Amino acid sequence: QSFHVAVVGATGAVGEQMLQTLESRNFPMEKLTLLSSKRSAGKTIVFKGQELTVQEATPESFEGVDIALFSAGGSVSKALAPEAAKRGAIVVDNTSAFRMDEHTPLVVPEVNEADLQTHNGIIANPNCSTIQMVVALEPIRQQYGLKKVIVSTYQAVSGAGAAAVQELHNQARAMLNGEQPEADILPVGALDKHYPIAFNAIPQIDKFEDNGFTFEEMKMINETKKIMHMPELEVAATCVRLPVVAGHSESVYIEIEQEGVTADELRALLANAEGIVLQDNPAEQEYPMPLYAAGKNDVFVGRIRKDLNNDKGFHLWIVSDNLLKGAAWNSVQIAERLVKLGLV
Ligand code: 11C
Repeated sequence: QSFHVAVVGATGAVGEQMLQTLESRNFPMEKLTLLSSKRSAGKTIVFKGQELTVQEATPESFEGVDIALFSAGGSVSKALAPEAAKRGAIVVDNTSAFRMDEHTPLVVPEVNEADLQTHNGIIANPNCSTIQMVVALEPIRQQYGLKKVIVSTYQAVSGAGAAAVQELHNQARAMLNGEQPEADILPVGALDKHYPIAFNAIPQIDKFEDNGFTFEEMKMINETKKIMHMPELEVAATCVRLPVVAGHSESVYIEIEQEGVTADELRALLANAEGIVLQDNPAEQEYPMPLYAAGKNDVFVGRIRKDLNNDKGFHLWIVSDNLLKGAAWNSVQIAERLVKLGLV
């Protein structure tokens, strides 16, 4: 069995990783169509030694497509994902366009693969910072129950796109040369006010909502509840951008339901959980770091400690490549599961 796959947003930071992941996983493809906005159409990309030309995405582009991986921004997904689905394609959408739609499953295969069965042509891929966290939380929920989550993130600039990575490089160079860095993108390209990210930490990812939380923080809160089927879960998030190129890190405090659980029991549980690599050996200074997680599909967990005051409280440090498990790999993994489950 072999499929016609389309990648929408093929020239972007996530699109590039999607193509690499399709190649490295040897995804069964009879045809690959590369699509983008009008601006990037005409560019060429080499896939498995073959030069392919990127075409402008239109509704007709999806005729005959079996699986369409979207990562070209929410407005493109809103306009074209339903068109693709209408033409018989299954869409895996990496934008926030349909994530909270009640008829669209929001899927992290290690957590809620079964939700794929209910799809109506579109499956949403969650936000990167949410994905890596729920991969670590789900085995804990299953074994010990979960009541509360408080997360602070340390997010890489690649989450804001390739141009933000370039800006970090430019700013770092300028500052080391004693020059004033230019800042045009972060924290939010669409807003007027910008700050340098080089040698800095910016406690704002995306715009602010009226409740004082940012959109990124609310994504973590709402998506976690939806993926884990826990509307009652207490979740709070503070999302911070750091001058790291790839790999989001998260300091996560959780409260479980069961009493008397030890940090060693939590370690043993996570060491055997799907998609997780445990790196937790303080005696050898072993813990996850984004520099080493970058380029890998796994979620790395370490620094597991029992809280000093609350018997049901634990602290964890979770790191993963935001463009891979946080985006491209999770999307391709969903496509693989759809094939495995006979849903394509
Ligand atoms: C960031 N998490 O790091 C964002 C990027 O909803 O898919 C991903 C945005 C999204 O800036």
